[in-house]
Amino acid sequence: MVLIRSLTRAFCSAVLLSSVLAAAPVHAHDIKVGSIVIEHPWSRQSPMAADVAAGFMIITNTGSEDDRLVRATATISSNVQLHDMKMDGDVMKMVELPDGIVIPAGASVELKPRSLHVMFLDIVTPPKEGDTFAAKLVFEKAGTAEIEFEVLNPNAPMDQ
Ligand SMILES: [Cu+2]
Repeated sequence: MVLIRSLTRAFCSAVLLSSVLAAAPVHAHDIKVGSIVIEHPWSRQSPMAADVAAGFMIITNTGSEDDRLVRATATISSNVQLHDMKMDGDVMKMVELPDGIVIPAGASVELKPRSLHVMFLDIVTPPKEGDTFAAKLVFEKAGTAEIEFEVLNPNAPMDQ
């Protein structure tokens, strides 16, 4: 099930990527490291001042070899994990991905609500709407990307 979803995602991403690459240059605020391009890193204000938050973005691998997001760090959290969501019976649960997130060659992977995300745990000062906070993403091949998460409204649409 997970495999099928990944394949579907990879296929859709590849189709999308080819049209995007043909049509538009990389946005000025996109972050590039090696063959990896990171678009629009965002988080949102946690409801009820929770000490956890999630980070989302689109990661594209423009290279010819698969890469892997192996870990992340952030200024707001000393405990950052890479997570996915899985169904456990009728309940969707977060699962940690100890092997990180593969970014296939020539494809985009979207970290988004109810799906893959960067998880910030044990937050001391929860970020508020309008804040930004710095983070680093470490890729197996491309190296380290320094990015800034933009904190959106807690009611930001799930598909934003
Ligand atoms: Cu999580």
